[in-house]
Amino acid sequence: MNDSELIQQVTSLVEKLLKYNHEYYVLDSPSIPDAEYDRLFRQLQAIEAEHPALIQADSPTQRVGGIALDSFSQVQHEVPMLSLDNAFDEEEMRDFNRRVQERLKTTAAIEYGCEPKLDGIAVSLLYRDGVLVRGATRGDGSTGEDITQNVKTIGSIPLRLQGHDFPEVLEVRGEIYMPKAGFAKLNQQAAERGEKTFANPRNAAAGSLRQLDSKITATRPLQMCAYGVGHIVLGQGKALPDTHTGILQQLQAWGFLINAEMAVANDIEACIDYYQKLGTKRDDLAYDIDGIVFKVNATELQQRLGFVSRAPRWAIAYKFPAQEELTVLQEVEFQVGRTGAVTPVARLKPVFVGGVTVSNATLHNRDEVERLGVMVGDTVIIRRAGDVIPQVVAVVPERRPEDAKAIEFPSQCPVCQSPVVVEEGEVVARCSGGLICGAQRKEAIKHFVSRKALDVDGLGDKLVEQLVEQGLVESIADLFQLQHQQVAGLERMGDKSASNLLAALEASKSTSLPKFLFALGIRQVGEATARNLAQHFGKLEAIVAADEEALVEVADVGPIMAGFIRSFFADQRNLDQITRLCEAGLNWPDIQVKAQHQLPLAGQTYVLTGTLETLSRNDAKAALQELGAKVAGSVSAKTSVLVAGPGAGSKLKKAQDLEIEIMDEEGLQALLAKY
Ligand code: 5U1
Repeated sequence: MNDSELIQQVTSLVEKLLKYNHEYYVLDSPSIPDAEYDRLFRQLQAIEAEHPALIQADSPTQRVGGIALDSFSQVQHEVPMLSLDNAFDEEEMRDFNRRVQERLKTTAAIEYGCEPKLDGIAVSLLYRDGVLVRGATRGDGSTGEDITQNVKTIGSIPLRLQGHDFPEVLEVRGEIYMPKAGFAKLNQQAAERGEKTFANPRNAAAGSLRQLDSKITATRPLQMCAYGVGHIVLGQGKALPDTHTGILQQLQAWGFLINAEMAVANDIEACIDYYQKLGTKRDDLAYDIDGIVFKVNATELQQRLGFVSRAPRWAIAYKFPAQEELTVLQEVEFQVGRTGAVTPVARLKPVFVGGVTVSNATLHNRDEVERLGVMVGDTVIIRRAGDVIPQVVAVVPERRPEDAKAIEFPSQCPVCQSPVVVEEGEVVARCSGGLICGAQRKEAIKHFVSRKALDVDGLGDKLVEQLVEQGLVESIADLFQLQHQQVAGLERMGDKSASNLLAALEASKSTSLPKFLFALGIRQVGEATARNLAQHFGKLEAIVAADEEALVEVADVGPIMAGFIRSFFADQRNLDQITRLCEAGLNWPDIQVKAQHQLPLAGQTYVLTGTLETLSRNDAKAALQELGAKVAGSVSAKTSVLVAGPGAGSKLKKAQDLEIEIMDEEGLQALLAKY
């Protein structure tokens, strides 16, 4: 090949790879298989290795990270990177709108662009003639750090702009963030290697961008979402759209990822509405957000409004309640669970976080306590996102008091004084007392009667505790021997409540095999596994008799769980309980065993998104699985049906793009009713 042919080949490969990269990272819809991408990539790498002079600055091979730096050099922002004023309630939002109208001397409704405020790191990307030449952090707004090598490793950042009509110089601003799923995986890998984990996705994104060795950044699951432009030299005859949302769409056309939730609100009330709607979706989004940014949409009005000190007068961030707060760990207590797990629980100085007051948080186990390096008396960061249980995510070492105390793990069960043991290969410490231990008994009974198990109406945790403490119930089978007089005599009970409870116990006797299996509380056997076991074996007797080899045939059951199931049914005390329960009248129909491929939805993959009103996500998932469907978390070409409730977002859009069947909740109910 002569030189000009070689150059042509490199140019063509670079162009193809940039296009495929954009399809993969930004549009989320690759047009070629990964293997084909890899093949072209290696072809380009091979040519570049032999002819380094042909390496283009925007070659996709440059994304893998370059030579490690000694330090980051400084960058002067041509146009300062501003911050945003905040609003915390509706009144502050309306005040903001009033100020905008007053400055513009108008009473007409103002149109706003709305977009989530991503919890990441603000960056500036500079393109000259469409090629990325510099990436920088915000720094103090005037001076940032040059992180060009690092930003080049991020797949959703175009190394070269798409199309031709872009400005001569274009500075794009946006947020680099780590999606929740990538963060969870990164932390899990770090924990498995015994390395320090990150407290939250934002810290992980910041830590990843601060790497002097861009090869490390290249391994981190980072994304970039564009939210505006800074310095710009348009060039002859070129113009930008005249609205903020129009500019974002133009940036999208040039190859940037913009937020899929972006919308236009006709007035301030529509902004408040948008904030509330997105608030309900906040926990379902694939990334952390800490508020919504509203920007006066017309750029001409933005110019008339101008800036105050460090923030524009035409934009505001309406913040959501914080999901992280500081508080003090006052004490650690040890709770004994159903399976005897002895869990350290942090008693905290009450703190308002994620919309509720939190005074307890689990510390999980000894490894977690060591990983956090936490002591009694420490100031800690508590995180609570949506329904998620509050977590201690980090310690603030500077605030450690002199009298901070190490957390001592008990060698004896705090409830029954049996020895606490740690089984080989496990991190969890367990009370060895089994059913001798009152705590384990209580928890086993609570689990047995809980909603997803036997669902005994009116038998809550407090009542179970009373029944065990009064010695009326020692095991699950004892529940069905309770007498009216015994129950009526308990605190806050009476004749009526006692009758109701006995009637609920009677009603719970007619159950299903999956629910009964789940209710037994076999280690690691959750609802889905219980269902799979029932489906596979059809009868309880068959499960009791199954050896480990037969058990691992069941979907979801691995050798460890098979061992737990075996040892549960090998224990005569458990078999006695089952016999007593059956003698008391517990009953369920056997299940017609069907081979997986005979189930009506076999081979189909469903995805659930949005809010379902008549049944929970878990129940919908379980019902679909029972019919043989696989239920996946994300939409892909392999998805058969997307079940979309109100508030569905990017998954719905993707399913529409891929022309996947979309079903609403009514359709799902009709489908379930059919079988
Ligand atoms: N989504 C979004 N985040 N964010 C942050 N837009 C946005 N705009 C910003 C900032 C600091 O600033 C401009 C309004 C100047």
